Amino acid sequence: MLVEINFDGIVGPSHNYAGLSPGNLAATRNRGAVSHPRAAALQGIAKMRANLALGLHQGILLPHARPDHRWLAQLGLGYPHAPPHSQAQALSASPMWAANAATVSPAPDTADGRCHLSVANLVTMPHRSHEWPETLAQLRLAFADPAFAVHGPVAAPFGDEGAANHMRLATAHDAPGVEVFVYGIAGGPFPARQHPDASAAIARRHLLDPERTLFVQQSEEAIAAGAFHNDVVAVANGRVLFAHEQAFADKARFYDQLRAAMPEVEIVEVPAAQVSLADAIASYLFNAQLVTLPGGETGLILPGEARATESVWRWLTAHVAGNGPIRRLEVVDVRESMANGGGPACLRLRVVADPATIDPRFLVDDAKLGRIAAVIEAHWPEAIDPAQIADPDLIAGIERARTALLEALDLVGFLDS
Ligand code: SUG
Repeated sequence: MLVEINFDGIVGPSHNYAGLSPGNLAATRNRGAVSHPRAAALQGIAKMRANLALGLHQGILLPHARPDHRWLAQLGLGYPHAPPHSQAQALSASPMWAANAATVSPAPDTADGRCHLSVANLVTMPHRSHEWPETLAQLRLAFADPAFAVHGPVAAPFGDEGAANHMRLATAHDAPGVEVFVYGIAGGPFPARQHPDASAAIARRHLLDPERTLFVQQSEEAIAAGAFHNDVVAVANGRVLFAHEQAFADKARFYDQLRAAMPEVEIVEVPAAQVSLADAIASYLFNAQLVTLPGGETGLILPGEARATESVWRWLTAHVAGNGPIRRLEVVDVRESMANGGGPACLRLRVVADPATIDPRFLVDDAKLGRIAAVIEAHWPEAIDPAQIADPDLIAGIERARTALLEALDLVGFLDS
């Protein structure tokens, strides 16, 4: 009954490159570039379709109301007269990166047998700090069934970035797992976004077994090299932990604890001598979806940039040709999201649940994705130049586009109040 469902954030019509995330090298590099919201959203749809074709379960999270007028009002601002940096922060389509929406502890891991979700507060970055109220509204709608417990955000100032800093290992999705919370303390010139106290708070709220819960520090060099979330340097699924050699501050201790908690674990470590931290981060090798395919084998859904990076592709093809646990590689094109530092794994939130307990409006099949794609084709802007974000016509078009999507999904009146 319990299966893994990937909820992808649909790329919103305001997708643009404003360079709002220090420490996120791709977003910083592309600051000021012209974005293509329609192409970006269609790339996301194509990724979901590819996942369905692999036999995986697929859900969606919706773009948020942008600009966020409520947030601007809290700052005493209205969009037309807000300074450019506040406009950009209010307009960001960052809710597309659903891995940052919440931390999820599936029912087999929790003391009350419910699946717990904690919405992420994302307080470290101003443009992300106002995501949580609408994310929470969507989670409360999608996961209203008593099978779930949906929690509000951890109190500020303890930064929480959701599933991007959380890994779960289990012999099967429906078996009790080991949950690993990865926090940051320092990161050279860049902020560490996940506070250890936030991780600890979530583990308590989710009623996790302390014996099967690990807290691990992300290495300072990884953050300094641009791994602003753990999921840029490590990913886990089933029995497999796939990580870069330099991902963790004290990997020997972490691996020992993990093997003690779960003797079946298979640790696949990529040595820095074969793939540098810089190549791993530029290619988003680890920001891949590590999935259990219907036949039971492990697959890796990677961005095209991983295939284009020679050291990375050499390592991957050698692994698959050998006896490693990853048996299949699937490449997807999400380059518009990648240019803002969001790979295939950033775009999805994994929830292990019985699909029958989820509001069907948040689940998709191929036909429904076709209907969503038609709305995107008709309404999403073709391009946004960041110099243009004060344009009232552009803003009106962005707001109309989201309304059209809510109408198509029968969600008008549920999220737009
Ligand atoms: O928080 N980019 C996001 C990318 C999030 C990636 N998520 C995971 N690794 N799970 C971020 O840095 C850039 C937006 C801008 O600059 O306009 C941005 O927010």
